Formats: sequence, C-alpha cells, structure tokens
Amino acid sequence: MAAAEATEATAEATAGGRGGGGGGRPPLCLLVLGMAGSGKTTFVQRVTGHLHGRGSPPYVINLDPAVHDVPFPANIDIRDTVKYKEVMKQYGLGPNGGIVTSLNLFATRFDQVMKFIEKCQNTNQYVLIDTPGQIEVFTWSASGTIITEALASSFPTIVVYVMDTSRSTNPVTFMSNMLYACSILYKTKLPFIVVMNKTDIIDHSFAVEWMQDFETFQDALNQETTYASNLTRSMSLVLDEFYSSLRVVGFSAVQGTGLDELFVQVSSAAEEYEREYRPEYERLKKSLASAQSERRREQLERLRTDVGSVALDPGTATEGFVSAPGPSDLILTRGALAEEEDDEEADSDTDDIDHQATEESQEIGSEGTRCFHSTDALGAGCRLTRSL
Ligand SMILES: Nc1nc2c(ncn2[C@@H]2O[C@H](COP(=O)(O)OP(=O)(O)OP(=O)(O)O)[C@@H](O)[C@H]2O)c(=O)[nH]1
Ligand SMILES: [Mg+2]
Repeated sequence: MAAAEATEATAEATAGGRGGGGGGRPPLCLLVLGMAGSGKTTFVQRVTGHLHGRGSPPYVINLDPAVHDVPFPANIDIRDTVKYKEVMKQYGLGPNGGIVTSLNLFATRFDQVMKFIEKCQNTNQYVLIDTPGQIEVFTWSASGTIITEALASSFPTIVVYVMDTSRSTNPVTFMSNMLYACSILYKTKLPFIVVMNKTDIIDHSFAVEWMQDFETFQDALNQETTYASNLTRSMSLVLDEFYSSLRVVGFSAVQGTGLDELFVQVSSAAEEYEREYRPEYERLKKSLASAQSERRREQLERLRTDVGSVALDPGTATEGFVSAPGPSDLILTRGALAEEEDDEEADSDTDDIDHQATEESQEIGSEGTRCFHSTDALGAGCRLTRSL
C-alpha cells in the first residue's frame, strides 16, 4: 500500500512542504468528501487550525448550503450566495433537492470562485473545500462534476475521502464505504486519500488489515449470513487493485492525531497529480481542441455544400455554427473569462435570490494575511438555473 512507503518520508519535509505562503505556486486543493456524519467539517476545522498554527493559513470554502454552523473561518461560503431554505420554497423542493439546486445555482458562477483562488496563490498554499453531507449530491451531480473539473483543470487537486471508522466495523458496511470511495476515484481520476476518521473511538488497524489481507476480510465476512455478504465477497476481489494503490491515513478530527501522516500523504498525492493527472489533462485538452476545430471544419464544409456555389469567407462562416459547449468544454475554455467579465457584472442585477450587494474584501488578520471574499456576486446567474 502506498501508505507504508509514504510514512517513511519525514513529516517535517511535507507538513509545510509547499514553502512559506503560496510562494507564487498554485495552491493545492483538497476536496473533502465523505458520507453524512463521517466528520468532513470537523476534519476541515482541524486541518485549518493546524495550518494556521504553522503560519500557513489555508483558503477555506464551504460548499454545504444546509449546514447550520461553519466552525472554521470560511473565505467563501455558499450560504452567502444561495439561501438554501429560499431555494426549497421557491422551487418547491425537499431538503435533498434544495441542496442539489443550491449547488447548481452556485456552480453557474464557479468561474468567479476560481478567480478568487487564483488571486490567493501568493498567500495560501492550500485550499480546503468542505462539501455537503449528502455525498451523492456532490459526486453524482452535474454541479459537483463542474466544480471538481474546474478545480482539477487549473490547480493541483486531490480528493480526501473521510470515512467514519467507528461505523465501518461491520465488513458489509466497510465494503459499501470502500465501493463508494472506489466509484469516486474512478469518476474523478484524481489522487485519492482515504482518511479513516474517529480513530479515537476505534483504531483503524482492523480496516487496514482487511484491505491488505483478503483472508482476514473473508473470515470477518463468514460471520455474516446475509445475501449482502455473498455480494460483498465477490466485490472484495474487485477492490483488490483499488486497495493496492490507496493512501490511507488513520485520523481523529476531534483529537488531531494523524496530522503528520496526513500531510505526508497529501504531499505524495500532489506529486501524483503532477506526474499523472496533469499530463493526461493536457492531452485531453489538446484532443478536445483538435476535435472542436475538426467539427468546425465539417460544419463549414456542410455549409459550403448547402449554399452551393456561393463563396464564403471561412472566418465569418464558422461564427454562428460552433455548437454550444458542454460543461467540460466550458471549463476548458475558461481562458476567455476576462472578456466575459463585463457581461457578468451586468447580469448581477437579475439575481432573484436573497443577496446583498456585490463585494470583495480583503482583511489583514492578526495571524497573518487572510482574504475573506464575500461571494454575493456569485448569485448573478441564478435565473439561468431554472433551465438546469
Ligand atoms: N469521536 C469523534 N467524533 C468525531 C470526529 N470527527 C467528527 N466527529 C463527530 O462526528 C459528528 C459529525 O461530524 P461533522 O464534522 O459534522 O461530519 P460531516 O461529515 O461534516 O457531517 P455532514 O456535513 O452532516 O455530512 C460530530 O458530532 C462530530 O463531533 C472524530 O475524529 N472523533
Ligand atoms: Mg459537514
């Protein structure tokens, strides 16, 4: 397992390993996912506190519109932009639908969040992103995909999957959790760390043993007589490869144990991003660009055929025929944002969700430089989302 190798590296080299401040390097984004109640928010709180203590405050984003209290200083909070209860009322939705729609609304203006992150690269080494409790809302929704791809296409990004170890002592529950983690890994293809949280309640060694030793897991399963155990037995074979490359950290968000090991793994995951994800992404970007230019060429060709002998100037002819970009296309072409900025500002008048005036503020706190960005401006595209 990758965990064993990485622990040999010194924690000192990695815990603050991205140099003081952002040093002009793009910040490393930690996207924190996990089942409801697994401890994501407490984890973000703990890591934020730790990084502040090291003199390297992270840039923190809360993407959970339904959370009551955010126990960390959030630089961007989705609740400033989208009023979850209003969304439920206006669209006649239940709690889960409300969260999905709130995220959709927010995702329409995630390009502005990206600009804030770009700006913070001189002051923050890490960006921590807390996500909603209903994991599927984020991992299997269009907005979750847009947000993840937007981050991963611009900044080194890793997924931190927080797992409630104390609720995974049953082998079937453990397997469900691992299957979920595996599905996220294959969906995002991003470097992945499993944080086995709540080790103050139960040590995570049993889970590590299950992952390393197939027989031990089978023994545990033999105590189960349900149909689910048969399914789990078959699935565990499938997960063998997933386990072999997995980074696992035992952690207690309440006590703060496991922080050094966490940063060792974070550092190794960041290297993996540079080594594997970025080149693959660049390759995809190139092939998308060439596919787009090929599509344009075909459209132009078709147009020529349609208009028969009338000669057309290629520059003007293609303009109206470029097909509407999908979410991924939009992310890849985000470079054009500067030109769109004026339009966005004009749009913000149309906001129909309870927002205050657009503002962006920077505050110098006593513990160092911290940027607090009000994201009210992000609501600018809310009307658009009726069609989402
Ligand atoms: N014992 C123990 N409790 C923890 C730990 N981390 C979190 N908790 C508790 O678990 C509960 C849920 O924690 P949260 O941080 O809110 O979990 P979450 O994943 O953000 O929850 P949702 O956002 O609702 O999905 C809280 O009561 C925490 O105090 C831990 O390391 N040990
Ligand atoms: Mg939470």
